[in-house]
Amino acid sequence: MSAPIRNNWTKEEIAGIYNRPLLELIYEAASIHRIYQDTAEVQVCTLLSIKTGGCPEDCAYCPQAARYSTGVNVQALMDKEEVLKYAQKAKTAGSTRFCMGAAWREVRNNRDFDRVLDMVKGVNELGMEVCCTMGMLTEEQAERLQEAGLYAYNHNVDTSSDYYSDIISTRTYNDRLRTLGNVRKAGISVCSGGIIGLGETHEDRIGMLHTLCTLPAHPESVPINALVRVKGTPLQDNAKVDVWDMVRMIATARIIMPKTMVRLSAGRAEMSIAEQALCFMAGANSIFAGDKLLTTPNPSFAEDNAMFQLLGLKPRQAFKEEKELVKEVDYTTT
Ligand code: SAM
Ligand code: DTB
Ligand code: SF4
Repeated sequence: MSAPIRNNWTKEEIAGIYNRPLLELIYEAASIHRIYQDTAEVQVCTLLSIKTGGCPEDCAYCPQAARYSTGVNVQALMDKEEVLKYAQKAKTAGSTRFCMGAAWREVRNNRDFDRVLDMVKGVNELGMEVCCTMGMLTEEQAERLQEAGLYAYNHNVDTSSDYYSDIISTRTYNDRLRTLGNVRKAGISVCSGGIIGLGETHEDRIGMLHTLCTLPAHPESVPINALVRVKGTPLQDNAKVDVWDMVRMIATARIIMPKTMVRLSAGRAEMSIAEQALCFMAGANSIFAGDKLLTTPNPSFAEDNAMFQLLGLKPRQAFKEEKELVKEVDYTTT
Protein backbone atom coordinates (compact mmCIF):
# COMPACT_ATOMS: atom_id res chain seq x y z
CA MET A 1 0.00 0.00 0.00
CA SER A 2 1.29 3.46 -0.81
CA ALA A 3 -0.01 6.94 -0.11
CA PRO A 4 1.67 9.59 -2.21
CA ILE A 5 1.60 13.16 -0.91
CA ARG A 6 -0.77 15.00 -3.22
CA ASN A 7 -1.74 18.65 -3.46
CA ASN A 8 -4.10 18.16 -6.35
CA TRP A 9 -7.02 16.42 -4.65
CA THR A 10 -10.37 17.35 -6.14
CA LYS A 11 -13.45 18.03 -4.02
CA GLU A 12 -15.08 15.00 -5.68
CA GLU A 13 -12.22 12.73 -4.63
CA ILE A 14 -12.35 14.04 -1.08
CA ALA A 15 -16.14 13.61 -0.99
CA GLY A 16 -15.66 10.01 -2.20
CA ILE A 17 -13.38 9.35 0.79
CA TYR A 18 -15.46 11.31 3.33
CA ASN A 19 -18.67 9.50 2.36
CA ARG A 20 -17.28 5.97 2.60
CA PRO A 21 -18.96 3.53 4.99
CA LEU A 22 -17.54 4.57 8.37
CA LEU A 23 -15.71 1.35 9.26
CA GLU A 24 -14.12 1.17 5.81
CA LEU A 25 -13.03 4.79 6.19
CA ILE A 26 -11.47 4.15 9.60
CA TYR A 27 -9.67 1.05 8.30
CA GLU A 28 -8.15 2.92 5.38
CA ALA A 29 -7.15 5.88 7.55
CA ALA A 30 -5.58 3.53 10.12
CA SER A 31 -3.67 1.73 7.33
CA ILE A 32 -2.34 4.99 5.87
CA HIS A 33 -1.49 6.23 9.35
CA ARG A 34 0.95 3.30 9.67
CA ILE A 35 2.87 4.28 6.54
CA TYR A 36 4.22 7.62 7.70
CA GLN A 37 3.72 7.72 11.44
CA ASP A 38 4.51 5.79 14.58
CA THR A 39 0.97 4.99 15.66
CA ALA A 40 2.00 4.55 19.30
CA GLU A 41 2.96 8.21 19.48
CA VAL A 42 0.71 11.18 20.13
CA GLN A 43 2.01 14.73 20.16
CA VAL A 44 1.10 16.50 23.40
CA CYS A 45 0.65 20.27 23.15
CA THR A 46 -0.39 22.71 25.84
CA LEU A 47 -2.21 25.96 25.27
CA LEU A 48 -1.96 29.14 27.30
CA SER A 49 -4.02 32.23 26.72
CA ILE A 50 -1.43 34.98 27.18
CA LYS A 51 -3.90 37.78 26.34
CA THR A 52 -7.53 36.99 26.97
CA GLY A 53 -10.85 38.43 25.75
CA GLY A 54 -11.74 41.86 24.47
CA CYS A 55 -11.17 40.84 20.84
CA PRO A 56 -12.60 43.20 18.19
CA GLU A 57 -13.44 40.34 15.78
CA ASP A 58 -16.91 38.78 15.44
CA CYS A 59 -16.10 35.03 15.12
CA ALA A 60 -19.50 33.55 15.99
CA TYR A 61 -18.01 30.64 17.95
CA CYS A 62 -15.60 32.58 20.11
CA PRO A 63 -15.97 33.33 23.82
CA GLN A 64 -13.25 35.99 23.53
CA ALA A 65 -15.03 38.33 21.11
CA ALA A 66 -15.71 41.60 22.97
CA ARG A 67 -19.15 41.97 21.41
CA TYR A 68 -20.59 38.83 23.06
CA SER A 69 -21.37 38.59 26.78
CA THR A 70 -19.70 35.32 27.66
CA GLY A 71 -18.36 36.08 31.12
CA VAL A 72 -14.74 35.75 29.98
CA ASN A 73 -12.57 38.15 31.98
CA VAL A 74 -10.43 40.45 29.87
CA GLN A 75 -6.76 40.05 30.75
CA ALA A 76 -3.86 42.10 29.40
CA LEU A 77 -0.73 40.42 28.06
CA MET A 78 0.81 38.21 30.74
CA ASP A 79 4.34 38.66 32.06
CA LYS A 80 7.09 36.56 30.57
CA GLU A 81 8.05 35.04 33.92
CA GLU A 82 4.51 33.83 34.54
CA VAL A 83 4.25 32.41 31.02
CA LEU A 84 7.52 30.54 31.45
CA LYS A 85 6.24 29.03 34.71
CA TYR A 86 3.25 27.61 32.83
CA ALA A 87 5.50 26.36 30.04
CA GLN A 88 7.81 24.61 32.51
CA LYS A 89 4.82 23.04 34.25
CA ALA A 90 3.51 21.77 30.89
CA LYS A 91 6.94 20.38 30.03
CA THR A 92 7.19 18.58 33.35
CA ALA A 93 3.74 17.08 32.73
CA GLY A 94 4.95 15.66 29.38
CA SER A 95 4.04 18.36 26.84
CA THR A 96 6.50 19.00 24.05
CA ARG A 97 4.72 21.87 22.32
CA PHE A 98 3.61 25.06 24.03
CA CYS A 99 1.14 27.26 22.18
CA MET A 100 0.54 30.84 23.30
CA GLY A 101 -2.77 32.34 22.23
CA ALA A 102 -3.63 36.03 22.08
CA ALA A 103 -7.13 37.34 21.44
CA TRP A 104 -5.94 39.76 18.78
CA ARG A 105 -7.28 40.43 15.29
CA GLU A 106 -3.70 40.88 14.15
CA VAL A 107 -0.23 41.34 15.48
CA ARG A 108 0.84 44.97 15.82
CA ASN A 109 4.44 46.16 15.72
CA ASN A 110 4.39 47.50 19.23
CA ARG A 111 5.69 46.87 22.72
CA ASP A 112 3.43 43.85 23.17
CA PHE A 113 4.90 42.20 20.07
CA ASP A 114 8.41 42.71 21.43
CA ARG A 115 7.29 41.13 24.69
CA VAL A 116 5.88 38.13 22.79
CA LEU A 117 9.21 37.77 20.95
CA ASP A 118 10.87 37.56 24.34
CA MET A 119 8.42 34.88 25.51
CA VAL A 120 9.09 32.90 22.32
CA LYS A 121 12.83 32.99 23.07
CA GLY A 122 12.20 31.86 26.64
CA VAL A 123 9.96 28.90 25.72
CA ASN A 124 12.39 27.88 22.98
CA GLU A 125 15.18 27.83 25.55
CA LEU A 126 13.14 25.36 27.61
CA GLY A 127 13.52 22.92 24.69
CA MET A 128 9.86 22.97 23.75
CA GLU A 129 8.39 23.48 20.29
CA VAL A 130 7.00 26.98 20.68
CA CYS A 131 3.84 27.93 18.83
CA CYS A 132 1.77 31.12 18.75
CA THR A 133 -1.75 31.93 17.62
CA MET A 134 -2.30 35.67 17.58
CA GLY A 135 -4.30 36.49 14.45
CA MET A 136 -3.04 37.95 11.20
CA LEU A 137 0.70 38.39 10.62
CA THR A 138 2.67 40.32 8.02
CA GLU A 139 5.67 38.78 6.28
CA GLU A 140 8.02 40.90 8.40
CA GLN A 141 6.35 39.89 11.68
CA ALA A 142 6.54 36.23 10.70
CA GLU A 143 10.27 36.63 10.00
CA ARG A 144 10.83 38.29 13.36
CA LEU A 145 8.98 35.49 15.14
CA GLN A 146 11.03 32.90 13.27
CA GLU A 147 14.26 34.67 14.25
CA ALA A 148 13.13 34.65 17.89
CA GLY A 149 12.80 30.85 17.67
CA LEU A 150 9.12 30.35 16.85
CA TYR A 151 8.63 26.77 15.68
CA ALA A 152 4.97 26.81 14.58
CA TYR A 153 2.13 29.27 14.02
CA ASN A 154 -1.54 28.34 14.37
CA HIS A 155 -3.99 30.12 12.11
CA ASN A 156 -7.14 28.17 11.31
CA VAL A 157 -9.14 28.50 8.10
CA ASP A 158 -11.99 27.38 10.41
CA THR A 159 -14.50 26.33 7.73
CA SER A 160 -15.04 26.35 3.95
CA SER A 161 -14.50 29.52 1.92
CA ASP A 162 -18.22 29.41 1.07
CA TYR A 163 -19.44 29.30 4.68
CA TYR A 164 -16.78 31.60 6.16
CA SER A 165 -18.77 34.85 5.87
CA ASP A 166 -21.69 33.26 7.78
CA ILE A 167 -19.35 32.86 10.78
CA ILE A 168 -16.95 35.82 10.56
CA SER A 169 -17.54 39.16 8.88
CA THR A 170 -14.62 41.20 10.19
CA ARG A 171 -11.99 39.56 7.94
CA THR A 172 -11.95 37.42 4.81
CA TYR A 173 -10.89 33.91 3.93
CA ASN A 174 -8.17 35.44 1.78
CA ASP A 175 -6.83 37.33 4.81
CA ARG A 176 -6.44 33.94 6.51
CA LEU A 177 -4.69 32.42 3.51
CA ARG A 178 -2.37 35.44 3.20
CA THR A 179 -1.16 34.95 6.79
CA LEU A 180 -0.62 31.24 6.18
CA GLY A 181 1.54 32.19 3.16
CA ASN A 182 3.57 34.61 5.30
CA VAL A 183 4.11 31.93 7.93
CA ARG A 184 5.22 29.39 5.33
CA LYS A 185 7.55 31.89 3.64
CA ALA A 186 9.28 32.62 6.97
CA GLY A 187 10.08 28.91 7.39
CA ILE A 188 7.73 28.43 10.34
CA SER A 189 5.80 25.16 10.68
CA VAL A 190 2.19 25.72 9.62
CA CYS A 191 -0.69 24.69 11.91
CA SER A 192 -4.10 25.22 10.33
CA GLY A 193 -7.41 23.46 10.64
CA GLY A 194 -10.92 24.27 11.63
CA ILE A 195 -14.07 23.66 13.61
CA ILE A 196 -17.06 21.44 13.00
CA GLY A 197 -20.46 22.07 14.51
CA LEU A 198 -20.76 25.66 13.28
CA GLY A 199 -23.89 24.80 11.30
CA GLU A 200 -21.91 23.96 8.17
CA THR A 201 -22.91 21.28 5.66
CA HIS A 202 -20.92 18.15 4.85
CA GLU A 203 -19.96 19.92 1.62
CA ASP A 204 -18.44 22.76 3.69
CA ARG A 205 -16.40 20.27 5.72
CA ILE A 206 -15.14 18.72 2.50
CA GLY A 207 -14.45 22.24 1.18
CA MET A 208 -12.38 23.09 4.26
CA LEU A 209 -10.30 19.92 3.91
CA HIS A 210 -9.91 20.66 0.19
CA THR A 211 -8.48 24.13 0.99
CA LEU A 212 -5.99 22.64 3.44
CA CYS A 213 -4.77 19.76 1.28
CA THR A 214 -4.39 21.89 -1.86
CA LEU A 215 -2.17 24.50 -0.21
CA PRO A 216 1.28 24.52 -1.90
CA ALA A 217 2.49 22.36 1.02
CA HIS A 218 0.23 20.55 3.48
CA PRO A 219 0.15 22.16 6.93
CA GLU A 220 2.43 20.22 9.29
CA SER A 221 -0.46 20.25 11.81
CA VAL A 222 -4.20 20.23 11.21
CA PRO A 223 -6.31 20.74 14.32
CA ILE A 224 -9.86 19.47 14.08
CA ASN A 225 -11.98 21.20 16.73
CA ALA A 226 -15.52 20.30 17.78
CA LEU A 227 -17.36 23.52 18.56
CA VAL A 228 -17.29 24.28 22.29
CA ARG A 229 -20.70 25.86 22.73
CA VAL A 230 -20.19 28.89 24.92
CA LYS A 231 -23.15 30.75 26.42
CA GLY A 232 -23.37 34.26 25.06
CA THR A 233 -21.97 33.44 21.61
CA PRO A 234 -24.32 33.32 18.61
CA LEU A 235 -23.66 29.56 18.33
CA GLN A 236 -24.51 28.73 21.95
CA ASP A 237 -27.56 26.65 20.98
CA ASN A 238 -25.96 24.65 18.16
CA ALA A 239 -26.27 20.88 18.40
CA LYS A 240 -23.45 18.98 20.11
CA VAL A 241 -21.00 17.57 17.55
CA ASP A 242 -21.55 13.88 16.99
CA VAL A 243 -18.40 11.88 17.67
CA TRP A 244 -18.86 10.02 14.38
CA ASP A 245 -18.55 13.34 12.58
CA MET A 246 -15.23 13.99 14.35
CA VAL A 247 -14.06 10.50 13.37
CA ARG A 248 -15.07 11.05 9.75
CA MET A 249 -13.24 14.40 9.57
CA ILE A 250 -10.10 13.04 11.22
CA ALA A 251 -10.01 9.94 9.02
CA THR A 252 -10.47 11.96 5.84
CA ALA A 253 -7.77 14.44 6.88
CA ARG A 254 -5.42 11.53 7.65
CA ILE A 255 -5.96 9.95 4.22
CA ILE A 256 -5.51 13.11 2.16
CA MET A 257 -2.63 14.54 4.26
CA PRO A 258 -0.77 11.42 5.38
CA LYS A 259 2.33 13.11 6.81
CA THR A 260 0.46 15.77 8.78
CA MET A 261 -0.09 15.75 12.52
CA VAL A 262 -3.88 15.60 12.80
CA ARG A 263 -4.92 17.06 16.13
CA LEU A 264 -7.99 15.96 18.04
CA SER A 265 -8.45 19.45 19.44
CA ALA A 266 -11.34 21.21 21.21
CA GLY A 267 -14.19 18.97 22.32
CA ARG A 268 -12.32 16.25 24.24
CA ALA A 269 -13.82 17.35 27.56
CA GLU A 270 -17.15 16.02 26.31
CA MET A 271 -15.75 12.79 24.86
CA SER A 272 -15.30 9.42 26.55
CA ILE A 273 -12.00 7.54 26.33
CA ALA A 274 -13.65 5.06 23.94
CA GLU A 275 -14.66 7.91 21.66
CA GLN A 276 -11.19 9.43 21.75
CA ALA A 277 -9.70 5.99 21.03
CA LEU A 278 -11.77 5.87 17.85
CA CYS A 279 -10.29 9.21 16.82
CA PHE A 280 -6.74 7.90 17.41
CA MET A 281 -7.62 4.77 15.43
CA ALA A 282 -8.82 7.04 12.62
CA GLY A 283 -5.43 8.74 12.50
CA ALA A 284 -5.45 11.52 15.08
CA ASN A 285 -1.94 11.81 16.55
CA SER A 286 -1.92 15.04 18.47
CA ILE A 287 -3.89 16.54 21.36
CA PHE A 288 -4.07 19.63 23.51
CA ALA A 289 -3.36 18.62 27.11
CA GLY A 290 -3.81 20.47 30.37
CA ASP A 291 -7.05 21.29 32.12
CA LYS A 292 -7.78 24.39 30.04
CA LEU A 293 -7.78 25.10 26.31
CA LEU A 294 -7.74 28.91 26.04
CA THR A 295 -10.78 29.74 28.16
CA THR A 296 -12.75 26.47 28.29
CA PRO A 297 -12.14 23.17 30.13
CA ASN A 298 -10.09 20.26 28.82
CA PRO A 299 -9.17 16.89 30.41
CA SER A 300 -6.40 17.13 33.05
CA PHE A 301 -2.85 15.84 32.51
CA ALA A 302 -3.62 13.04 34.98
CA GLU A 303 -6.71 11.94 33.04
CA ASP A 304 -4.75 11.97 29.77
CA ASN A 305 -1.84 10.06 31.27
CA ALA A 306 -4.28 7.39 32.41
CA MET A 307 -5.80 7.29 28.91
CA PHE A 308 -2.33 6.94 27.31
CA GLN A 309 -1.57 4.05 29.69
CA LEU A 310 -4.82 2.32 28.86
CA LEU A 311 -4.46 2.73 25.09
CA GLY A 312 -0.71 2.03 24.97
CA LEU A 313 0.12 5.50 23.67
CA LYS A 314 3.22 7.55 24.44
CA PRO A 315 4.01 11.25 23.99
CA ARG A 316 5.96 12.11 20.84
CA GLN A 317 9.38 13.71 21.35
CA ALA A 318 9.87 17.38 20.52
CA PHE A 319 11.43 18.37 17.19
CA LYS A 320 11.07 14.90 15.76
CA GLU A 321 11.67 14.91 12.05
CA GLU A 322 9.12 13.29 9.82
CA LYS A 323 10.16 9.92 8.49
CA GLU A 324 11.73 10.40 5.08
CA LEU A 325 10.90 7.01 3.69
CA VAL A 326 7.59 5.41 3.11
CA LYS A 327 7.41 2.26 5.14
CA GLU A 328 5.96 -0.63 3.18
CA VAL A 329 3.23 -2.36 5.10
CA ASP A 330 1.97 -5.81 4.34
CA TYR A 331 -1.52 -6.52 5.65
CA THR A 332 -1.79 -10.05 4.32
CA THR A 333 -1.79 -12.82 6.86
CA THR A 334 0.25 -15.92 6.30
N1 SAM B 1 -7.21 35.37 17.64
C1 SAM B 1 -6.45 34.42 16.94
C2 SAM B 1 -7.18 33.83 15.75
O1 SAM B 1 -8.38 33.97 15.64
O2 SAM B 1 -6.50 33.23 14.92
C3 SAM B 1 -5.96 33.28 17.81
C4 SAM B 1 -6.84 32.69 18.87
S1 SAM B 1 -8.33 31.90 18.31
C5 SAM B 1 -9.15 31.62 19.82
C6 SAM B 1 -7.74 30.32 17.74
C7 SAM B 1 -8.73 29.35 17.21
O3 SAM B 1 -9.47 28.79 18.29
C8 SAM B 1 -9.82 29.82 16.27
O4 SAM B 1 -9.38 30.00 14.96
C9 SAM B 1 -10.82 28.68 16.36
O5 SAM B 1 -10.55 27.72 15.38
C10 SAM B 1 -10.58 28.11 17.75
N2 SAM B 1 -11.75 28.33 18.62
C11 SAM B 1 -12.12 29.48 19.21
N3 SAM B 1 -13.25 29.34 19.90
C12 SAM B 1 -13.64 28.05 19.75
C13 SAM B 1 -14.74 27.29 20.20
N4 SAM B 1 -15.71 27.83 20.95
N5 SAM B 1 -14.82 25.98 19.88
C14 SAM B 1 -13.84 25.43 19.12
N6 SAM B 1 -12.78 26.11 18.64
C15 SAM B 1 -12.68 27.40 18.94
C1 DTB C 1 -7.04 25.23 17.76
O1 DTB C 1 -7.26 24.77 16.62
N1 DTB C 1 -7.81 25.05 18.82
C2 DTB C 1 -7.26 25.72 19.97
C3 DTB C 1 -5.94 26.32 19.43
N2 DTB C 1 -5.96 25.97 18.05
C4 DTB C 1 -5.66 27.74 19.62
C5 DTB C 1 -8.19 26.68 20.61
C6 DTB C 1 -9.50 26.05 21.04
C7 DTB C 1 -10.26 27.10 21.77
C8 DTB C 1 -11.53 26.57 22.37
C9 DTB C 1 -12.27 27.64 23.08
C10 DTB C 1 -11.56 28.23 24.26
O2 DTB C 1 -11.00 27.50 25.10
O3 DTB C 1 -11.56 29.47 24.38
FE1 SF4 D 1 -10.72 37.07 18.25
FE2 SF4 D 1 -9.48 34.86 17.50
FE3 SF4 D 1 -11.72 34.75 19.00
FE4 SF4 D 1 -11.90 35.49 16.47
S1 SF4 D 1 -11.23 33.48 17.22
S2 SF4 D 1 -12.88 36.50 18.21
S3 SF4 D 1 -9.99 36.60 16.19
S4 SF4 D 1 -9.76 35.58 19.61
